[in-house]
Amino acid sequence: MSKILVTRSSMPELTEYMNEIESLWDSRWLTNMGIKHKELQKELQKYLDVASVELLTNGHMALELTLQAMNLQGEVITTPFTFASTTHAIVRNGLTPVFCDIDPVTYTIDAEKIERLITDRTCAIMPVHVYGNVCNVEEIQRIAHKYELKVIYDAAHSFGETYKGRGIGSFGDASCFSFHATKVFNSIEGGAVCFRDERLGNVLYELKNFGIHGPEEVSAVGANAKMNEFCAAMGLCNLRHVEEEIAKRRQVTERYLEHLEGVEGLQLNAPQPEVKSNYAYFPVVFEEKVFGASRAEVFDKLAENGIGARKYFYPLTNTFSCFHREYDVNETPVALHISKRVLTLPLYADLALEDVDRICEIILSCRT
Ligand code: T4K
Repeated sequence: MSKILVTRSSMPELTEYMNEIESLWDSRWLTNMGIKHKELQKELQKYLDVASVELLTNGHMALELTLQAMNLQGEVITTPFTFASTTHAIVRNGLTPVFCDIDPVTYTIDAEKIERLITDRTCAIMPVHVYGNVCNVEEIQRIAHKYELKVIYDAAHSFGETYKGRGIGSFGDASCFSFHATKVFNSIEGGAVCFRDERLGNVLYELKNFGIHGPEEVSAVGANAKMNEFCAAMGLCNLRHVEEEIAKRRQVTERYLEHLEGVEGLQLNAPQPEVKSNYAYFPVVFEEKVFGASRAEVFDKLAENGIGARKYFYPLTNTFSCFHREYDVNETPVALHISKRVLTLPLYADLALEDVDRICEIILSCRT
């Protein structure tokens, strides 16, 4: 039986992609903000329902360059329950991450606990819409307004979502998306920043191109984070099918729920009111004593059967060895609890419903 991994890249028909890239053979314009780049930027601005979009090489550079563009100094309040990228973007900018605990239901930053972490060095909040679960954007905005803090959302998991009818990328000062191969929408590698402030957009545009301001002027120490034409072309193709892909993901999610909802000892992702979900991930938290099997036992059993569930997000970023025990993980006890128990199950548009049945059967058979 072939292996089932946690996800599988969405791709258009080969002919669709070939048609999309054909013109590049004539123009020989392969990167540096070409036609496909401009087209994707325009299409995404419409689809995401945001004021402005800047395209980048990946989601990480979106986070890193947004922080740089804001010229911040001091501390950034964030969550440790995320991919390495979020924390690394902060640290690589010379900023200090201050870890806030997470909400036990949505796994996003616990907005009620942010205010007590604010000091006179706090400059920004970087929350994560983890698994596509939307943060408490209203409370975060209230706090940001009160203390004059910037809000940069890590929206890597929330492509295509809306909250109260508004594109998710329209919240905060900026929202950073990832278009990595493993995401709901991919451009092979890719990312974007959504924002309202045109000045921020201008700085980002220069920072992604070495900080070049004009033919004879380099005004900032930028990077090379330009999306190339082949990635933009893949984005254009995948965008045409993304709604269909999300609908299929929904079917897969519903099939999981048929089997796992109500099973004692399993905590499933709770649907959020007023959120149009993208069904990005299917996290399950295993409470060993109630369920009758630990996360490790389920993980191993699935692996024995060729099924690659993943421990997103374990370990917490505030325990990474690169930070030399600088942070106290006991300050984020809920995040620690969840990270030790969570497994994200395979979820992608093409996952056969019979495979979901089999995965659930294996999980439930682990109970003693
Ligand atoms: N913020 C958050 C919250 C994020 O989750 C991420 C990325 C970022 C920021 C940064 O965005 P990017 O700079 O990456 O655009 C994967 C992804 O590489 C990463 O993008 C993602 N988060 C993270 C959650 O997952 P790994 O190390 O787990 O990837 P890997 O290679 O083990 O792939 C996972 C599965 O995906 C494989 O088992 C099979 C499938 N796959 C993978 C690749 C590379 C495919 O089907 N096709 C592929 O091309 O990090």
